Amino acid sequence: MERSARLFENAKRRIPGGVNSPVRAFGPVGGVPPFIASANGCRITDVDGRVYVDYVGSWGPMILGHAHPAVLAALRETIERGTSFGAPTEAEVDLAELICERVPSAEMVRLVSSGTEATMTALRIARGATGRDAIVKFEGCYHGHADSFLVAAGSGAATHGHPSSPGVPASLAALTLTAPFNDLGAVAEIFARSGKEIAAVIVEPVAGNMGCVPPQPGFLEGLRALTKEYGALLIFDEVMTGFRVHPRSAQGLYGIDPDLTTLGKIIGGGLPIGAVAGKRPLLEQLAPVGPIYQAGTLSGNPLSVAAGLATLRTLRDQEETIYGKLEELTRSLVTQVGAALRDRAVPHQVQRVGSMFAIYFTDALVHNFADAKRSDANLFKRFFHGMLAGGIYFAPSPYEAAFVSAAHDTAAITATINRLKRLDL
Ligand code: KE4
Repeated sequence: MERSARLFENAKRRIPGGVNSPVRAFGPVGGVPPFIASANGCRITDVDGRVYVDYVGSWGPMILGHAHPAVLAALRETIERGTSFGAPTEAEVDLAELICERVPSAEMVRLVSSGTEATMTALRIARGATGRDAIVKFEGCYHGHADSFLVAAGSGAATHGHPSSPGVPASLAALTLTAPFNDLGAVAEIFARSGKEIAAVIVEPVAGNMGCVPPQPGFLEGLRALTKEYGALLIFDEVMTGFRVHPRSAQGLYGIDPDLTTLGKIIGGGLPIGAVAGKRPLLEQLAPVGPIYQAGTLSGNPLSVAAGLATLRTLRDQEETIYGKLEELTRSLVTQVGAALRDRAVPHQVQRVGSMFAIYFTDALVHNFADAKRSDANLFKRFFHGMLAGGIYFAPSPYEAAFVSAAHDTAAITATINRLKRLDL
């Protein structure tokens, strides 16, 4: 860890907290974050030469594993022809077509450069299309760092104890109404009180920014019914769940037809990307067709699009094999994790949807953010560092999901379980 420690000290002099995204700083768990030199398949290697089995996967994008041959080949072929033109390209149309083919509710797509841009744009469409200003989000859900979403936010905002951030005008924050995830009654009350002012409900269909919290039966269906009843839009934030929890994303898994869907992570194959997808009448409200403005210098960047196309084409062409392997490996892993913790009488919940999962150190099921916060933080810290010291790399926060990739194998799973069994928890 010597080289990482030195680099971290240097980094902190020039970059706030030494990181370009807060959750990387090891805030809640302490210690020095390994500076990563390279990655391949399901493993990453730090600057001190230590190798780790990786369950962060760059926070979700690396569903095929790191440095996948098809992605690298696509990037090599593209980069020879230049990196950015600021003009339309054929590949962007191919990616939009493929997203519309694979995401059931998508009729049109606008590409942007991050998940935050995608959710910010979806919100602006909802407000512009309905003429209403209020939105509903869920405590512990994270939709990127646009002002309206930094209210009771999950992920790094919760990790660092600022679920509602300074710098967001109170007048704007007041337009963000919040409810506990999975609490349909609370949402119905909000609509009964303020339904005519609500532009949209935005929801992570599987809450991946408070660990991994599946929707209770009827919850998503209820949100669809309520938004229809009151003329509000339903926005599925699938930046994390898109192409992750099912070949047709969460909306395909749960059979819900949202008005707008935001995407990111996997659709860029590890390069900067985001997307707003949805019904044609809504997307065509965006400039230059409609009056709602949104733009981006590097939107649809050739390298991001090439990596995204290579990833989504691989997922499409090898759907059975890849999603079958992800299901089998993740099921095997979480079953063995549960058994190992049960044998040690450690209070725990292991919650999973597809190849995203979370380990909570609590004896009650986690249905919302309040439940997630009951997880024993000290026990998580011991777990995290014990696994890291043994070459197993989990997210440095109890409010993050873990991910299995198609590059994981039984050797990686076995190494993970063997390490867990030796931990002093
Ligand atoms: P980005 O702006 O970070 O690309 O995407 C924001 C975003 C939007 N919606 C959901 C459901 C998300 O999970 C995210 C970003 N996820 C976090 C990890 N949970 C990104 C990691 C980080 O902040 O460094």
